[in-house]
Amino acid sequence: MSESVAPVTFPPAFRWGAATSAYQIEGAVREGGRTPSIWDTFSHTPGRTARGETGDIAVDHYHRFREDVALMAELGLNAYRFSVSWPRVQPTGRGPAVQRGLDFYRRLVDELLAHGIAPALTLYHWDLPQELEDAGGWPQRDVAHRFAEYAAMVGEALGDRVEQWITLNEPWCSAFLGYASGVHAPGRTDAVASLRAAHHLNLAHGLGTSALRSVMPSRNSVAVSLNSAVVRTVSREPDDLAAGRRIDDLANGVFHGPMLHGAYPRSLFAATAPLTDWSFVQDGDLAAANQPLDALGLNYYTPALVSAATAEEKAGGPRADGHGVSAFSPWPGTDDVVFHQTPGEQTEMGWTVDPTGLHELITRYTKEAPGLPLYVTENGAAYDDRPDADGRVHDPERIAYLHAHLSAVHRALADGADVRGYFLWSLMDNFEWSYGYGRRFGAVYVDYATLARTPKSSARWYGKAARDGRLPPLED
Ligand code: IFM
Repeated sequence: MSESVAPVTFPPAFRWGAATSAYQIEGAVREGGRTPSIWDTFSHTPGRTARGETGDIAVDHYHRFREDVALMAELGLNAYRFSVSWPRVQPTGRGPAVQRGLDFYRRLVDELLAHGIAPALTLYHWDLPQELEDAGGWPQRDVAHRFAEYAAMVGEALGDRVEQWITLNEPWCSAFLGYASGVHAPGRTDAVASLRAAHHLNLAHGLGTSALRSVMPSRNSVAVSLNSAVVRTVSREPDDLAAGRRIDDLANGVFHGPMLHGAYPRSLFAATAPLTDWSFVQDGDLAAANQPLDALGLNYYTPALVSAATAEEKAGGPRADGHGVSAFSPWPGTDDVVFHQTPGEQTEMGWTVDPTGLHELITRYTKEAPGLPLYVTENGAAYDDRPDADGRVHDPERIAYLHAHLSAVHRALADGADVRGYFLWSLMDNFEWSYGYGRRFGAVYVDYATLARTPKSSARWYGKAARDGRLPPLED
């Protein structure tokens, strides 16, 4: 007997998008006056990325953007989240904008709008101009002011045609993978520098938000995309719960505290007191970081599972943290916390598939930021996709992943959460940072020899969901 299941239907105005970022897809790193970002330097440094791969060509989106937009339209997407490359529009991170750089994004946005696709623009997805890193990078306060200047330039150029703005993508990665564990650019391993970086990212977000508002039409929406962690503990024992709270502070409170509430968690100061007195936080910084927002972006992949460390565990060794391997922890001041693999099926990244975490995250931020519309600005999975003999790429695991996570979003909506859209990571296979091209997150397959794009079966499935406003059955 077949059981009838209620269709998983989304609100008519729901945004069905896909996401990318500049360095991961554009290539053309020496064209149009662009200068190196920290990711150019890092990826060209031997040993930093798998097989020494770089974003020099990436998937050549800079030259193929019309084809990529046409593909999105053909699939049925109604939104696209991309990032602007800071060194393409302001090569040294100071001084006037390069019009050729801005023109590329004008053309891209016009192409999207002509195809009925709403652009969502991220200002910073990790490609700091190298000159700003040479001047001290995110640990130096001045970079926050430089970011605000850059935000105003881009806001002025594109604010008339882009309504959805995101200041920073995953500042946790910029601060802690970039400056503490060093598995991301600029590859520094200095715990104090990473905390300073986190503060200046908060300040940059606030100053950037104010700068955008001063130059853009008031109808535009400004948000930030946080990869807030869903932190679970192996037991309810007090030590394990305390370990979980410490990670929660360093993953979540360190950013949403200043950005949403104008304060750092006191427990964060206590846990990091042996490292720093946080005197780099100046009067007025927290008020500057705490700007009213129009929406909040949540990026979700997998939950974290932690416990309090035993004595042997504290001695430690090189750690794999799901972003790369480093002898240095991305969690300053938490040598007494251990991360565990959560049980269940895993993606190619070794990340456990757990859609309940997405529901939990949305539920948490519905309470943390009452009244603020939420977007899932990234969610997706890497699998070892390969074309069949017939040239088609079948990825039933990704369809199952998307179905499960979109169902979790749907449950959150039914519970009363205000989720306005979902951006699949990623539109197409691309440069996955220190993993190079060795991890495929795309709904569209890219043959790296020819750069030909082939929609995987998940792209067709997701496009149908977008067109119908409801999830197709798994076997579609
Ligand atoms: O590829 C990244 C993206 O740049 C930021 N969020 C996580 C993705 C997968 O690792």
